This record gives sequence, C-alpha cells and structure tokens, in this order.
Amino acid sequence: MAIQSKEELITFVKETVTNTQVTDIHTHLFAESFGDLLLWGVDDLLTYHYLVAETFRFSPNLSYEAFWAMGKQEQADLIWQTLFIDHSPYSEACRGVVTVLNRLGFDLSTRDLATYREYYKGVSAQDYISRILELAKVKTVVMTNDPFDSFEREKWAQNHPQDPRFLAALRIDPLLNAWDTSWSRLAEQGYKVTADLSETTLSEIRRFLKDWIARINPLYMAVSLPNDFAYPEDSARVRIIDECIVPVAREVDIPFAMMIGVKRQVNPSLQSAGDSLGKSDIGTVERIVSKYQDVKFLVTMLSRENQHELAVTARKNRNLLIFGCWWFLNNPSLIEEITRMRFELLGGSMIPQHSDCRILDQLLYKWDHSREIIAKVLSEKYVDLFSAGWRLEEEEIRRDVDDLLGGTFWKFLGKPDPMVIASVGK
Ligand code: REL
Ligand code: ZN
Repeated sequence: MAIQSKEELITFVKETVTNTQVTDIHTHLFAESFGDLLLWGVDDLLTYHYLVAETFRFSPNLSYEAFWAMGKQEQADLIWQTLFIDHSPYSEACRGVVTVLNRLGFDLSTRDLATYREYYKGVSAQDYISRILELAKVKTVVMTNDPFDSFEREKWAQNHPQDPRFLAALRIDPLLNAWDTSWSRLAEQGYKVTADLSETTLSEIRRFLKDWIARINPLYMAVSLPNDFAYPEDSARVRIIDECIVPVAREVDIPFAMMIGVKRQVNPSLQSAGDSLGKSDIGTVERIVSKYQDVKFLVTMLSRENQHELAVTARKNRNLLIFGCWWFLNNPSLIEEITRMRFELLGGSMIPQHSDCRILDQLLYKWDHSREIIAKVLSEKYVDLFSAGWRLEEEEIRRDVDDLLGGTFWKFLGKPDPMVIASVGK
C-alpha cells in the first residue's frame, strides 16, 4: 500500500529502521568459543580505549604508568568517577555507556557502579550474546580475525563448532604494514619466506592467505592503512598487494577491504588509545580500484576531509563499495552529514554504517544511535520525493532499509545472507 502523508512516511521509516535486523560488517567482537577475546560487561565497557583517552584529558596529574598498572576494575572505577560523576557524560563514547545501561534496565538515578557490576555476576557469556544480539536487532556480526595472533590461532585450531551469528574476516595488517618483521612470523608458521620478496616468498604468502581462507572462510580480507598509504609505490606493501592480495582476492572471489587514514601510536603512552588520523590521497584509491576492475574493494576512510571524494570515486567504480563512519567519524553530527551526502551521491549503493564494537554490549548503543540518524536522513529524502509527487509503497521502504542494513553488502559479495536462508528454512 502506498503511503499517503509525510507524517505517515516519517513514522513508517523510523519504525522500519528501528526494527530491521542488521548485518554488522566490521566489528572486533568474537563468538563465545574464542574465550577471552570476547569482551563484555560493564568493566570492559568502561575501559574502552575511547574512554581511556577522555579520562586522561580530565586528569592532568594521573601518570600513564600508574593507570596502566591498575587492574581492570580499578581503571573502570576511575573512569566512572572522572567521566560520569565529576563531569557530565555527553561525549559520544560516554553517552554510549549511558544508553547501554539504560537499555539493560539499570536504575541510572543511583549512579552506583557496584550494583551494575553485580548484575553481570549471574550472567553467562552464551546467554548474554543472545540477549544483546536480540536487543540490538543485529543478526550477524563480522569479526576481525588475526592469523598473526597466536591465542586466536590456537582457538581456530581447536575446531569449535562455528556460531553462525559470527562471521569471519581475515585481517592482515602485519603483512602489509610491517613486512620487515612479519615475514619471520610467517616463517614460524612453516611458510618458506625470507625478508626479500623473492618469487618463492610471494608464492608462499599466497599460500598462507589461501590456507587461512580455507580455514576460516572469511567474507573479505582486510587491512587498516596509514594516511600516507600510496599506490603505486616501490614498497613491500604495494608488491604484496599487487602480487598476493589482488590475485588471491580475484581467485577466491572475496573483496579486499581497505580502511585508510590511521596514524598509529601518535601517543604511545596511551597504548590502545594512542592512535590518531590523517588525510589521505584519494588518488591512491582511484588508481587501485580502477586498475583492478575485476576485484571487489570495500573501502572506508578515517578523515572527514576524504568523505566527499571517496563517494565520488565510488560513483566511477562499481567494484568499490564504501562503508561505515569509522572510529573518529562515529559521532552523530558527522554520521548525519556523511550519510546525507552519500545518499545524495550514491542512493542506497553503499553501506552507511558498521559498529566497530570492541565490547559486545556496545552493539546496543552504536546501533541505536546510528539507526536514529539513518532514519532521520532517509525520511528527509523520502519526504523530498513525496513533495515531488512520488508515492512509496511500504514494501519498497522495507526493501531499501534492508539493503542499507545488510542487503547491499551481501549482494556485493555475491552471496546469499546466511541468516535469511536460516529463517526461510524454519
Ligand atoms: O579496525 C581498526 O583498525 C580500528 O577500527 C581499531 O583499531 C580501533 O581501535 C577501533 O576501536 C575503532 O573504532
Ligand atoms: Zn575496527
């Protein structure tokens, strides 16, 4: 049935965006079988690296060493006191914690961290995963799987049955960003590689990639790249992209995801909170995606300044799917501006958001907050169409929203969404 008024349109869009199940295409979450790699609960929530950075800003006398010497609970207490009691928690990362506590039904008037903490004592990871995925209306999350991490490798070797809600992505940062040290880590895994990129070494890197693809069945290969990433270039990184990543992506038919614009460790004392960002050269993206038109690329960029040209580059290259408002862009004002601009340039042929969650509970806030903005901007676009005389069917809106929250990703991969298949089978 076609929608007959602007008010009805806005209400229907809000409802549909709120209730549509999401495929979250990039997270740092893990299935239960990965043990301690899965972070959840209020202490992990509070010690998120975004909040660590904010705490230091308000604490001129806190020594880095003293903070890192504390246990997790002690750090969480300090962060809670600093960011939630001594100041009001309206930064996006702080507001996120408030949204989560509220969604879990805690009494926020007490501001009593000890009682919130108490709740988690009686909860199992298994139950909590289901609870959060249901509450957040997230059907699947894509993990970030690191074959260079010995703990994670061990978990894969144990051959646990796979949880279909957690899908894999093969993350290869050390290979592309630190070949001078990572070659020996490949050698330790039995690959006949040497520091120089001989033909044998390149072929062994391809073998390494294909072995891991066979083992974990990743939806894509991924890397984060510095803001000064250049292509073409005479470097180990570019040789490995050209001679290993691209041919393997083509052969196995999975995308290569490039997350571009990070400046790692500008303040090493902040540890995991010490990374920053920088503007990148869009020419690098243009050259690589247009050279390899038969390879699929997923790209997100970290600086606000790169967003418009990235969207235009996507218009020119259908093998490029842009995704998410990454990390320092994951703030309401920027999500709104970027999403609006992308809708105007690309319609629904992009992925507006991924969560990048590191802690399971964050799915609640990252998706609540993003859904609100996506619904707002999408309604605005539909209202413009309405004013121009275009009447939308409810079914068309459902289709569009489903595409934005996962469908476009699955179509780009050329794979059916496994969760849709599972629910049809029921
Ligand atoms: O995947 C990445 O490289 C980044 O998203 C992370 O390294 C970053 O720390 C993350 O928490 C950002 O949201
Ligand atoms: Zn990430």
